[in-house]
Amino acid sequence: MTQKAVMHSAHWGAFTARLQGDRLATQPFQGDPDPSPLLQNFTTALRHPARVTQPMARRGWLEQGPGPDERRGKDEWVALSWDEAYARVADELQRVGDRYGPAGIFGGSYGWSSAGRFHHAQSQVHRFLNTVMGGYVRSVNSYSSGAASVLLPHIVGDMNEIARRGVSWEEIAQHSDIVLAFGGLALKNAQVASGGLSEHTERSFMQQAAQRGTRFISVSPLKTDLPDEAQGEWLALRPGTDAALMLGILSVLLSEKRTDEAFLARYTVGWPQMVAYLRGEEDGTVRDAVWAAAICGVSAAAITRLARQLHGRRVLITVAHALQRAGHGEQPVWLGLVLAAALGQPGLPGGGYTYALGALGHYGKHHNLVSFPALPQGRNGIDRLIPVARIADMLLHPGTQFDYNGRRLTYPHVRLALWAGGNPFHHHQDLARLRQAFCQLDTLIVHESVWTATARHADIVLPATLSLEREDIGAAPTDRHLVAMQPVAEPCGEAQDDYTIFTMLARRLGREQAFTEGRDARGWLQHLYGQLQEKLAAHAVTLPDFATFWQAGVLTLPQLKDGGRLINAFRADPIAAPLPTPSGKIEIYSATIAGFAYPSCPGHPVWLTPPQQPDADHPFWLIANQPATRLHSQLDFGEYSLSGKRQGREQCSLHPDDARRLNIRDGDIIELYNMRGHVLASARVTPHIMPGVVQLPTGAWYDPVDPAARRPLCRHGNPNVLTLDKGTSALTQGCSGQLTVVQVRKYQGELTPVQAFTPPQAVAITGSPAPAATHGDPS
Ligand code: PGD
Repeated sequence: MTQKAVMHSAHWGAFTARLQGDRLATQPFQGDPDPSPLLQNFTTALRHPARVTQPMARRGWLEQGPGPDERRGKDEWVALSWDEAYARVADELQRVGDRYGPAGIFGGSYGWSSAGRFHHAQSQVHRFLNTVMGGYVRSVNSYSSGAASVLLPHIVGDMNEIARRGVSWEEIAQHSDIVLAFGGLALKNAQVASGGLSEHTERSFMQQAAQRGTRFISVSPLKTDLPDEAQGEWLALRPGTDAALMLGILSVLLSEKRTDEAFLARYTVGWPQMVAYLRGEEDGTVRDAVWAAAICGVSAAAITRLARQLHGRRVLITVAHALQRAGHGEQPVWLGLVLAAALGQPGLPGGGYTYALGALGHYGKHHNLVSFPALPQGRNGIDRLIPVARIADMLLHPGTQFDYNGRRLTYPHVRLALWAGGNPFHHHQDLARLRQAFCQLDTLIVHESVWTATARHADIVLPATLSLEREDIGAAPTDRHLVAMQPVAEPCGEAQDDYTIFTMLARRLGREQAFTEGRDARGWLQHLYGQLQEKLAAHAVTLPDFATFWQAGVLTLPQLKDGGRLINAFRADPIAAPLPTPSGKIEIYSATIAGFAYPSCPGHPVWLTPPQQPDADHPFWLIANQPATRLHSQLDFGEYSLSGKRQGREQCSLHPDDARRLNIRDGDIIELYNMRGHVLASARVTPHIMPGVVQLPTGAWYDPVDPAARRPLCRHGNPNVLTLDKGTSALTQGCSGQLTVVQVRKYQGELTPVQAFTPPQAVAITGSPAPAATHGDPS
């Protein structure tokens, strides 16, 4: 492998990379004005002890065969040759396929994997299961936007249109008077974008806007949700109460006749129902500023002042992903839209409503003229699905019915799950329950580069390469740079890329040609690039040939500018360019949603008491948000991620008043706990958080002292031990991991070292266990 610097790309930026011994030196892409420090997490990644270097199998699975097993997560490991691993995985796929068909296989395999579009692990899993196994039980939506992506099409339009093309940062810098950001605009979130992000521009746009006079107002329990560059204001409110605050603002606008009635009449349906609700005509409760203040903790005077200031200005309302990642998370997403409509702003430059601005580097950006072609997925022979965050419910309650978006569905009885490119023991809630759920499977197969908790709970772990060890193409629909991702190093140990693994399995299962179509990885890259050339040729744009692109490393693609946005066309002529909603207008009242008759999501947005509330036993809100020092759980062992830990533990922020009362000092190890488990963290005492709230980011690798405990103790700081595994509502069934309630105390127990990055050792077993039958599964 050459030691020269090569071009590469990650979800957090493009860069050149050069191997220096076992360490990786990276240089941000020269066109990136504000590179992400997450690049530093690569330095030690290639040869880190946490890498999976050879195929491994769980001893109990090898000895007793597939079947539900309580030992998952605490069993011994046995090393396998690739040959044996392929034989065992292929045999098990064959068994499950023959016996249960595709409905016995879960291929949802949620996760961000890596930036390259060909080796995108989820796409590889889907293509393999479709072309080789005839299909699989799939998952829909995401952990990011499970509630919003289902709600928004009912009330305004497709989420991607609203989030990615609702407004551009240029427009904000030029036109917005006020950006009212529910959930803030933290740069830690905008530093990543799935597929790649070669130019980080949010910081400078915020700076430009602030210099021109845009007033940024961040509504959040955390001050840090707005960067200094925005020179904005922090409006602190109690977690999970944004819907009440929005209703309070609407009520002031209404009572002071500051609503844009002409806009509401022409462009919306349902305003009269909203007015009746605000005035208490439905149930006798008037939702005015005093009512809202009692719920959200912002004074009635401040609510009134804010409402008055919004009136007559160019106002952009944005609602962060975080708000809908909580029980009844649909309501603030919907009310943000209603507020923008009541102010008459949708469709004006720099005004109106945009969903989740700043939550990802994709949002507020321009779109490429054409998108990079996706790896074809083949055809799924069955139509069985779950909303992605309902995985534990499915595994624990097969055959049970559940509601989702107007449909009554039944959880399938899945026997085998194949996971590549995701870390459910990072992304899912209530990890003890998740473990119980995974223990129901006959077999869990995980492709991983590193020994995450998900790999540790598998039956077979197949070592996957890092993107740095293979060729790929980095592309995102909102990134004008196409990156030739060139390999920097040889694969670590026996690691192979997912495509090779699936090719070998497909060969054993007699379906190699269907899976590969006769192409190797380079052949696919050339094929996909050729398709891009064809798409652009239709617009009279000529791309260089593949060899020239590969040699150059980066290519600049043409982009669409601001034109053609759904909401602008709608404002210009709502008859000629209706919205893709049943009424063609913004739906403040949705007859469709009302028709579903879900108490958890009525026909217009409302305030609903959160399913969890602080009480005497659990007096603190816990905010479990995205980390600043890594993407999700990726490369948690990297240098930048480690620099954010103390005594090897994640930091948990709390207010000085709370710290004083609990006798906690900055740097103390504290314990957060509730009925689901216990988590240790290093206390960070800061006034930049509301009293009564603690904040622990996600992404510290789950490190339970006893993985089988009913209420496990994670000594590293994974907040998903504590979060509740319950759908946001019957309408959307999204993940509600953002908020939960906990008690906090100084930790008094034995402090054992974090083991998360120490891989399991293989044990030697004598003889060759070769079970044919399953155990514990009489069917
Ligand atoms: P990652 O850490 O990105 O988390 O959940 P997600 O599962 O996406 O996991 C990706 C895994 O893929 C890593 O373990 C990495 O090693 C592996 N990987 C990378 N490249 C490859 C590859 O090429 N092949 C294979 N086989 N593996 C690869 C993220 C999810 O978490 C998301 S998107 C959100 S928005 C949610 N956020 C929250 C939250 O805010 N609060 C809580 N409490 N919980 C959340 N969970 C969700």
